[in-house]
Amino acid sequence: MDHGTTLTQFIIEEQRRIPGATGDFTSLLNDILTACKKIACAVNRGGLIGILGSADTENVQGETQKKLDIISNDVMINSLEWTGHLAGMASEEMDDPLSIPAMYPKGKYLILFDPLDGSSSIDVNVSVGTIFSILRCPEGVKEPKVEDFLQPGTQQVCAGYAIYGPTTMLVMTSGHGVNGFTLDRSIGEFILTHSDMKIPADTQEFAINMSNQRFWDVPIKRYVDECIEGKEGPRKKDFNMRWVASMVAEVHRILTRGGIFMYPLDSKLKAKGQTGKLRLMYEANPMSFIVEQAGGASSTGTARIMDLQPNDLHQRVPVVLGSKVEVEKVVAYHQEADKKAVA
Ligand code: P6P
Repeated sequence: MDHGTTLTQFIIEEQRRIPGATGDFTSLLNDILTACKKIACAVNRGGLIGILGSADTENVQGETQKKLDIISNDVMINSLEWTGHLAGMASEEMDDPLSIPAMYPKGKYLILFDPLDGSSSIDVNVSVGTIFSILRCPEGVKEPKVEDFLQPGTQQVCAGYAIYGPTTMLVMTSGHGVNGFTLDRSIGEFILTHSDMKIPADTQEFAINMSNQRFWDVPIKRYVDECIEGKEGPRKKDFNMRWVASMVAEVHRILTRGGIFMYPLDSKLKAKGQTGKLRLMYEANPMSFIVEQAGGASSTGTARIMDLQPNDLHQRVPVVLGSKVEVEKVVAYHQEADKKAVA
């Protein structure tokens, strides 16, 4: 019985098209898949084995960690540190990068990850996910420091996410388009089910946390108001709204049927001295790589996210990503507002 193309087969066939590929990257990706399968298993068993709820600890973000945040982080570390393909790891759940223990060989890649994004919703059974970004370790660096991780998103070798929902999927890009794979639990393999995913340039669906409306800057207010005005307004079409409070779920919906996702910098975040809500290195950059490779766009509102030069491992940025025409409209509204402010 033909189960279809496995992710492993897909990666190896992609590797064959890359001159000089050694197979290290393929092997690393396979280890990441294994980690995601283990996390999927833990997430799916949740309440059955008493691992829902808070761990009563805080992460570097000052956020209360869920038990599954810690479990997922440990799974990523234990599945990857021994492989010999990594020079270092960084995680939303760890203040500093993790060095590869001396007993293991070091490799040429760096991985950054959010082990369980959207975990604030895990107790109410909403789709959550693991987001990862792979960079090359700078030549000759054996013990990578924070600055070795602080590379612009354009330097990513690969980006992907696993989404633990009604089905477990893995969606990834290594710069040659975006492909989605669904976990076939009967054989324990991710099977190619969504080839060459593309985001429609136009959309009628926006995603934003409307409870922050009173804190938004003018360009975001203008864009959302026009969506809400619908046919009677300047957009001359009605819009729908979604908000899952799980970035992986939002991005997956946009990859599947289009849309725009916005988490802008607003006066509430500014008052807390924040530069945004979402983290650049292991949320915005990997998701931006995927979205751009699927024909979409990803901006802070004033700059392409993947062009940003990071200055901190846990740096936060405003995010406007999805259908290209809509992202460009939001960017245009920022430019108009800036011109008015200068005039
Ligand atoms: P809010 C989840 O905690 C997250 O980092 C993203 O996955 C999600 O889009 C956002 O925060 C949700 O934020 O304000 O709705 O809690």
